This record gives sequence, C-alpha cells and structure tokens, in this order.
Amino acid sequence: MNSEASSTRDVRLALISHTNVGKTSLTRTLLHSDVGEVVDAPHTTMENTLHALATTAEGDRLLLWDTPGFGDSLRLKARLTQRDTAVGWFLAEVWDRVADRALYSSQQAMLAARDLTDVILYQVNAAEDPEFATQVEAELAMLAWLDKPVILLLNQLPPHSRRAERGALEQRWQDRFGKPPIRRVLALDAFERSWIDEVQLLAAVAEELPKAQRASMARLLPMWQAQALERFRASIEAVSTLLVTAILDREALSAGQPARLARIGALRRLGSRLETAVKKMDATLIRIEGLEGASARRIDTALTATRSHGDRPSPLQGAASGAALGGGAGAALDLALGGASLGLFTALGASLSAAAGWSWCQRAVDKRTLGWSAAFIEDLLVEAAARYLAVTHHGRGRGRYEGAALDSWRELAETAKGASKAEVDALLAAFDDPEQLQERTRLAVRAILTRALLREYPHGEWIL
Ligand SMILES: Nc1nc2c(ncn2[C@@H]2O[C@H](COP(=O)(O)OP(=O)(O)O)[C@@H](O)[C@H]2O)c(=O)[nH]1
Ligand SMILES: [Mg+2]
Repeated sequence: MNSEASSTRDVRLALISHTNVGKTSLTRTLLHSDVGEVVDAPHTTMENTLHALATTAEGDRLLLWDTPGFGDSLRLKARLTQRDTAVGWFLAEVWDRVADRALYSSQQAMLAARDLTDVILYQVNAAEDPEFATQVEAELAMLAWLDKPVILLLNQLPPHSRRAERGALEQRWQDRFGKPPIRRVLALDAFERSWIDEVQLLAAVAEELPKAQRASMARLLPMWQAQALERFRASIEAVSTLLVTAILDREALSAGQPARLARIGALRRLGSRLETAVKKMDATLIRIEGLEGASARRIDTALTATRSHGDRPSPLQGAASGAALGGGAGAALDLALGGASLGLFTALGASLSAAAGWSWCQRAVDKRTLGWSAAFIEDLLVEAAARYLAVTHHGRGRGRYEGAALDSWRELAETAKGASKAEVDALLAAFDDPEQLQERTRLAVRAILTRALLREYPHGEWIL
C-alpha cells in the first residue's frame, strides 16, 4: 500500500515507540490475535506490519501499523533530514540496509508514519519518570518532524493500577509533554486495559482525524463499540447462567446417615457441581474475550487469606481458611480452580467439626433437600463479577490467561454489589420463582458489572 492508493475510507494508525516498549503486545491486544513477535529484546519487529483492526460493510477500514519504532533517535533524525541529498539517500537506503538493520528499520517506521498514517499512537513506558525522560524528549522532536497528530499512550502501568493511579499518571505526563505534537495522553496498558479504554482511544482518534477520514471513522467507531458491547452482553449471560444454575441446584440428603453427616455430604456434592460450573463460566468468558487459557490452577493463599467475612467463615476464602481450621491446605492448593469453592469443600472433607461454621451457605429447600442460601448466592455474585473483571481486563498481548490476582477485582465487585442492592434484593426474592429468576438474575448481574466498570471508567458512561 502507498499513500496514493490509500482511500479516504481508510483510517490509518501507526504505533511508534522506543524499541521494546510494547507495540507488538498492544497490537495483539487490540486485534485479539497473536500477530508478530513479542520478545524482551530490542528491535524484534524489524519491518512495518499492517493489520486491519476493523472493516465495515461499506468498505471502511481501520488500519494499524506495528512498526520497529526508534532505536537511536539522534542518528535517526540525522538520516531522515539528509534523505533529500544523494549521499543521504545512499546512506539511508543502501548502507544502513546492509550495515545497520536497526537504524534502517527505524527509518522505515518513520517513513510509514509520515506517508501512510493519519494519527500516530506514541507509546511510552509509564514506569519512567516523565521529568527525566530525556529519550522521550528526543523522540518527540522526531515526531514533530512527521507533522501528524500524536496520541501518547502510557504502557507498562503498575500492575492492577486503578482509576486514581492511572489518572495521576496521565496528569503527570500531560503536564510534562502535553504540547504539540501531542494532542492527548491516555493510559492504555497492553496487559491490563479494558474494552472501554479501547473505545475511548478510538473516540480520541476520531477527534484528531483530518476531515477526509471522519465519515469513515463515524462508521468504524460505532462498529467497534457494538462488538465490544456484544461481548459484554454475552459475558453477562455467562455470569447469569452460573448464578441461575447455582440457585436452582438441589441435593438430596442421604437417608440413614446422621443428619450432620448427610448435610455435609450433600454440600460437598453441590460444591463439586458448582466448581465445574465456575470453571465452565471462566472458559466461556475467556473465549468471549478472544483469549486463550484457563482459570487459575492454584489458589492464591496470600490473597484469599486477606478476605474477611466478619465472624462467619466464607467458602470463598479458599485454602487459607481450610488451613486455619485444620483442613488440608496442601491438598486444597493442588486442586484446580482459584478461590471460589474448593477451599470450602476440601476443608470440609478434612475437618468435619469446622463444617458447622458453614451452615450459613446452605438452606433447606425441604426436609430432605439442600440448596445454596441467599447469603452464599450474594457471595457468588461478587466472585463471578470479579472473575469477569479479571478476564475482560486481560490483554491478549500478555499471553495466555492463567488466572489473575482477584482480590482487587473482588473489592470493586463488592462495592458494585453494594450499590446494586435493589437489583440484588429483587433477585434474592425470586429464588423460588422460576418465571422471574432468569430475568432478575440477568438484571442483577448487569447492574453489578456495569457499576463496577463505571466506577473504574466514569468517562465511559456514553459507551455502556
Ligand atoms: N508489564 C508490561 N509489560 C509489557 C507490556 N507490553 C509489553 N510488555 C513487555 O515488554 C517487552 C516488549 O514488548 P513488545 O510488544 O515486543 O515491544 P515492541 O518492541 O515495542 O513491539 C515484552 O517483554 C513484553 O512482554 C505491558 O503493558 N505491561
Ligand atoms: Mg514489536
């Protein structure tokens, strides 16, 4: 493709950064696909690669160049400004091609950005202090030479950074570099971004586009947004299915056993089915997001130990509570699936005396039948919401989903559940009403997930 051939139906973005900041990782995340090579080494991507992020039926295309980025920006600048002379052209096109591949690649990146791009996405490593980012300064001089609108993206954010932290980082970089050619500063981590961040990035691009491309972008952006919303809808469905399955699940008490033993047996059988259902939900969420992988294989005792339910032991506390109560923590650790239920059932098996403490999570449907209690379903709502949040934030550029640290997502989900009391109460009131149950579950799940996302991304209200 060259500049002459490009149509006004193409919206062209280029990812540029110092080498090894995360361009290919972000490309993968945006594409939901493992394109290119990601290696912790400079100059892994030696050529510009063009990807179609989205296309519409009308023929509009949103294109993204993954580039080799910059190495030595001072030498690069010298080369690019010499290109118009015969010697300069020779050095750039013949000499560097053979003698200095990295410098040659950087020149190709810059030429693509100059001639084949409408908006430049310039990634920086947010772990750097903007006050001392001299390299960024030199690179911005190069970007000014391109004379294109630039959106600065903060990558490699601190793990699990929440809204306030991201906002503060954006402000610091904005204060330091928020002048031409930079038009915007956005936190967008290739490993842990949300789909709302992505829609916001495209909305920012739309505002910076030259007039000729705006009509196309006016079709591409809603399409991107609609696809993201469809994934959200499907995820709400997957979470709701888990909840309805758990609410409707029943287990008969075995006859001829002491009552307590019969209850524990029934609870274990309910628990093992729940475990399977949670795994299935995780797998569905992972697939919906275009990821690969499975839920965590190990319970993170350090995290589960910090979770407190006041004086009632929680089945969601996992192996740590089992250990505290004398259960087999080692055995619990080796069982599949993080957190949701295994700790309870392993500990139950190991320590019958501890089981009395878990009576709150069961309810007698009738004299011979057990089901899950309303209190337990409330906890399961939070757990399932946290699992959705963890999966949806996982960028494909990070690699396989292997489970995530859930505690900060649980906190967010718990807050969102608190703010959705009306919807949750309506759900709990429909426990024995099969006609209402499905819809009320969906409404409660939607309320919790939407509130959790809006708490994190208040500027995303127009998207949801
Ligand atoms: N922590 C963290 N590491 C990242 C992120 N993006 C990329 N990396 C790592 O940075 C290194 C370079 O990534 P890559 O995408 O190949 O960078 P590129 O050279 O700019 O294309 C790899 O080791 C990535 O795993 C991110 O968002 N967070
Ligand atoms: Mg790369």
